[in-house]
Amino acid sequence: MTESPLRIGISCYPSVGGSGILATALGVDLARRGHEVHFISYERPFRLPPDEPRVTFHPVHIQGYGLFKHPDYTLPLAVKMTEVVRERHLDILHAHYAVPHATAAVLARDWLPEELRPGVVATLHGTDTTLLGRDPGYAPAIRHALGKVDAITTVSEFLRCDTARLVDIDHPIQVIPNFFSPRRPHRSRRAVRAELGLGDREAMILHMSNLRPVKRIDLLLEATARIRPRESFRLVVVAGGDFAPFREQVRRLGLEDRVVVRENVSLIEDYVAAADLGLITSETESFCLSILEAMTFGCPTVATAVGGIPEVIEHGKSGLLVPFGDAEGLAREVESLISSPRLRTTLGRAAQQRARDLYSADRVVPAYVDLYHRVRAQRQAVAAHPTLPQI
Ligand code: GMT
Repeated sequence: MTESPLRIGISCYPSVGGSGILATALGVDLARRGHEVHFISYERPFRLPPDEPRVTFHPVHIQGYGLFKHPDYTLPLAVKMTEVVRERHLDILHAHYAVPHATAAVLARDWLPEELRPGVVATLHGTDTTLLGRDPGYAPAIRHALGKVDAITTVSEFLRCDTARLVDIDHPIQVIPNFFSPRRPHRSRRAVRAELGLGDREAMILHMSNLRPVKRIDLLLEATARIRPRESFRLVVVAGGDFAPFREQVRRLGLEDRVVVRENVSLIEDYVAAADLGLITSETESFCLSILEAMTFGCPTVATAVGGIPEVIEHGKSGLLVPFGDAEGLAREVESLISSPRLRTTLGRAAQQRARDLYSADRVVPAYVDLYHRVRAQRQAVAAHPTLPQI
């Protein structure tokens, strides 16, 4: 490492979800590059390896006072942030999501004496501006936090434009895309396909998501029911949520023998490496990390052309895009990939190359490190000359 190591606090949602996965991968990669990383959250992020050198997890304890009908998380989080900043002399607090993480980080910074104040970076992942930003119960809090942080990043150009429409700030919003560093699969492609009950002539269509309403599992199943011939594929759903509510639709569409579901998967790489193509039917998506996960393994995806997805996939080159809602169009594009191994290989190779060129850790993590250094330098200047304007 040429530049001095930094001490970085990261707050994220620790459960299954793209933002937590990205924040965890970022922290691990920063630590491997020599920085000291402190995760501050109510639970240990689920993809955080145990005993990672230079990584510490600081749990936030939420009190269940009888007085509060709904326990508060933002304040205990902010208090824990101040403790960690004081004890570990953090340079940066990096909040993934405006609420509550950026709000808590801004509070924590304001409670600390000037000379201890860390730089605060907020990374937006989607829902905080695309959904909550338009909710009158949250919008003022989001605008306030984003107006007070030292730097804002978004994971796509789509989200940058959306955020700029929402908040009126004078510093630029920087796009730093997601990255993915795959772990080595534990099982062979053959072993995974055998576990899933896939026949030799069946293509494995992979859908990976947390099944939230924006993922439009109804459209996924609707499109799947239109794929011909029926015996040519299995849809494998690697679910970061409960699939039970969708069983009735599976039955109604006569898809019981075509859909295989796996919940609580700890090593998604096993499934991605065994897949022939991905299928994503979201109605909004600021980036879609699972498309990138597939690309990394040379697996092309058919996806709805929404939000930031067209930045990740170039239609016809590294995957196939279909207008949102077009179940028939999705089925036709999936069929084109099932029937042509050559097209799958061509798109898959281009996808893998694109993932390497644009979305690898080596490409993306240094952009965060540069930003941290800029923010820290600016903070130090403010601490030395408190009359300087804030960043
Ligand atoms: O999409 C989800 O349900 C999870 C969500 C999250 O906050 O964890 O994902 C968001 O952040 C990911 C990582 O940056 C992006 O890849 C997803 O596109 C984004 N989801 C949406 O915009 C709906």
